[in-house]
Amino acid sequence: IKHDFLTWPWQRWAAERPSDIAISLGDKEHDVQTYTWADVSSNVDDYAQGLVEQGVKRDQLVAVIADNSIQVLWLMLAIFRVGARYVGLNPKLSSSELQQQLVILDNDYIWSDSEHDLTALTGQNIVLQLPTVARMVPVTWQEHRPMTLTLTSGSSGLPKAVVHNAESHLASASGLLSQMTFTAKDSWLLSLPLFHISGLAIVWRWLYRGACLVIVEKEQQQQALHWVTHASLVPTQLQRLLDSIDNTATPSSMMLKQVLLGGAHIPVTLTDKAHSAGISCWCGYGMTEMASTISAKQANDSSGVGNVLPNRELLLRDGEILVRGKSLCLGYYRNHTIFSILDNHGHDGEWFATKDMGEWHDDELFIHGRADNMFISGGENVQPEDIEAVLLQYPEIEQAVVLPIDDYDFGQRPVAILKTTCPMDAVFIDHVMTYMADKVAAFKRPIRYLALPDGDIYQGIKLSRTKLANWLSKQ
Ligand code: 4YB
Repeated sequence: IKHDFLTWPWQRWAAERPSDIAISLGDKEHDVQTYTWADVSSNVDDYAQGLVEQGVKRDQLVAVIADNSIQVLWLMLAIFRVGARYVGLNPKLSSSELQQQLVILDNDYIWSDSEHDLTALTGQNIVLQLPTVARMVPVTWQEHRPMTLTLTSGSSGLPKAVVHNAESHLASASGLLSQMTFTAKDSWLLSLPLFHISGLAIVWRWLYRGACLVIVEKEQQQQALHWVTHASLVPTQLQRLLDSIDNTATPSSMMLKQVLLGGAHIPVTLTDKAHSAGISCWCGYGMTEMASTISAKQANDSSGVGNVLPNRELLLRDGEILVRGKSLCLGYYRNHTIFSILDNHGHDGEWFATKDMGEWHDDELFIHGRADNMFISGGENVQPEDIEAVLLQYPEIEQAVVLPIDDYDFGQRPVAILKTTCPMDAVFIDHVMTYMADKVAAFKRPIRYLALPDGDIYQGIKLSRTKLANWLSKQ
C-alpha cells in the first residue's frame, strides 16, 4: 500500500482542496474556530520561520512538555517543517522525572505550556511565534528524515526514545485506513496525547487522508465524542463514555462511526456495550516501535485483535510476538545516535521481539500479556521498578515490590508491598504517601500499602513477584 506524498501532506491538501476544513476546535454547529488546509499550510510555514529565527535547525531535537492543544500541533508541524525532530513528554511527570529523560535525550530546545520550571531542565526555551521577516523555510519534504521521538517504557525501566520518519508513520496510517473507513469528510478527535504513539498516529492518519482533526480542551473531550466521526480510545476512556451515555440517554445525536481501541486488553463486554449504544469499535493491538496499530479488526464476540494490517509482518516464536515491516521505527535514540532495535545475533535478526506473548486462533491473533512486568493504569504505562526505586529512597523502607491490582476505572492500579524498619501504621503510610505525591506522577502512586509477608516469598536471593502476586490475590 503506497501513499505517494511528493511534498508536505498539508501542502498537498492545500493545493488540492484549499478551502476544506482541516482543523476544528469544537462543535461545527456552534460556530467554533476552524482552519482550512490553506490556513494550515500558511500557519505551519509562519511558525516554522518563527522557529528558524530562534535558531532551530534541521536535525535538532525539540522537547515539548504539554497536554494536547492547537499550539502543540502547530509547534509539532513547524518542527517537522524545519527538518528538526519532535519529542513529546508527559506534563504529569515530576521535574526530576522529566530531567532524567531529558538528560538522555540531550534536547536542544524545550517548550512547555504548564507550570514546570523550565530553567531547571535541559534545552533552550523557545516560543511559538510568527516571524519578523517573511521568508521561506528552505527545508523540503524528505520522508526518510527522522522526525519524531516517542518515549516508551520497556522492561528495563528507563524509557526508550523510539525514532520514526514520515515514511513509517504514513505506512502505519495507510495500512490501517485500507481496512477502516476514514474519508476526507470524516473527523478524528485528538483523543490521546501527542507524547504517546496513539496520539501521533491520529495526526498521521489525518495528514494521510486530508480529513478533519478535532482538538478540544481536556474537559470537553467527553462532549466532543458526540461531534466527531472517529476517535482513538483506551478501554477505560470508552468505559467512561458509555457510563455518561447511560446517564444522559441521548445516543441518537452521536455522529461517532468508529472508535479505535488499543493499548491494553479490550474486554468483549465493553465492545458489546458500545455496540448496544450504537458505537462500532475496532480492536487494535499496537506498540510504539511499530508506529501504533499492528493488527486490528472490527469488534466481534471474540477477544482477539484480528489480523495483521498491510505494511506490517508478524511471527510467533516460542509464543512471543515478533514484528517487522514498513511501519517499524528507525531505532532507539541515545547519545545523539540511532541504535537499531533489532537483535542481529540470531538468524531471525530481522525481526523485533516485542516481549508480548501471543497465539493464533482461527486466523486471529490473541494477546496473552507481556513477558515483563509493566502494566497499564488509566491508559498510562506503569513500570513497577520505577516506583520501587523511589520508595527505596525513603529512609525506613528496606524492600519494596509494586504489583498491579484490578480497578474498575483505571483497569489496574499499583499496590506497594514493603518491608520497613518501623511499624507500618497509618501514620507511617501517610508519610510515605505524602513523600510519593512529591516524587512521582499521580497515576504511579500506590493506592495501597501492605507489609511484606513472612513465608516463602523468595526465589533464590530475590523476591519472587509471582509468589507475591499470588499472596496479594488472597489479601
Ligand atoms: C496490548 C494491546 C491489546 C497494546 N491487548 N495488550 O492507534 C492505536 O493503535 C491506538 C488506539 C487506541 C488506543 C491506543 C492505541 C495505540 O496506539 C496503543 C499503542 C501502545 O500502547 N503502545 S505502547 O508502546 O505504549 O505499549 C505497547 C504494549 O501495550 C504492547 O507491547 C502490549 O503489551 C500492550 N498492548 N495493545 C493487550 N490490544
